[in-house]
Amino acid sequence: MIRLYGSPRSSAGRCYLVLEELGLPYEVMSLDMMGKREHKSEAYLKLNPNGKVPCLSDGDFVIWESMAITWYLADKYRPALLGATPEMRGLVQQWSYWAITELQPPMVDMLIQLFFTPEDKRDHGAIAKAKDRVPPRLAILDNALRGNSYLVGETLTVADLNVASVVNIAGGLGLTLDGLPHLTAWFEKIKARPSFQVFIAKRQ
Ligand SMILES: N[C@@H](CCC(=O)N[C@@H](CS)C(=O)NCC(=O)O)C(=O)O
Repeated sequence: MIRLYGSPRSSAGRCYLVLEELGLPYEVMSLDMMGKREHKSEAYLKLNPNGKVPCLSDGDFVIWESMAITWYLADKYRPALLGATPEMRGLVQQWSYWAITELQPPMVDMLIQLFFTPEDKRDHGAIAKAKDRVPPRLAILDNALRGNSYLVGETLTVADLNVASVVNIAGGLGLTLDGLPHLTAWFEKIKARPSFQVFIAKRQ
């Protein structure tokens, strides 16, 4: 049985998305991260020594880091989602790493300021700086999707799911995809997938 630790509203979200896309049964392991801080408990640290979510177990096998988890799930249960050639698999990794190291950090900076920092303590300079860093990165995606249905090749790969899980954060921050027609069309297509709809519903 696959067990997943972490809320769909956290970095674990993309793991839910890929599990749903694969149609795999899985058990959500509840962790009280606020009150009891169970993600720092001795038992949980044995699974993920970082004390962070997500963490996934599949039988006796344990893995953490959300992008590694989505790669593992695709590799084990539907390798076609990783791309057909070494070049395609390289690009799937490129977009997945890019999403988590380039696109996500300014959005997380904004998220922390806007949703987890009391209004009187917010660093408006930091918010503005982070906000300025997002549009050029979304433009890179828009450009890559010009004339392409998916990020890598002609069919869905795990790169589309990983990147969409990050693009999805933009809406909640008041960042729009206006003026980015290729990105918008791609995102609408990914959002229409049953897996994405379940992912969104779980995040409510
Ligand atoms: N690079 C990690 C990031 C994990 C991460 O930062 N998780 C946050 C939730 S989104 C967490 O568990 N924070 C709790 C903490 O840092 O104590 C991944 O993508 O899996």
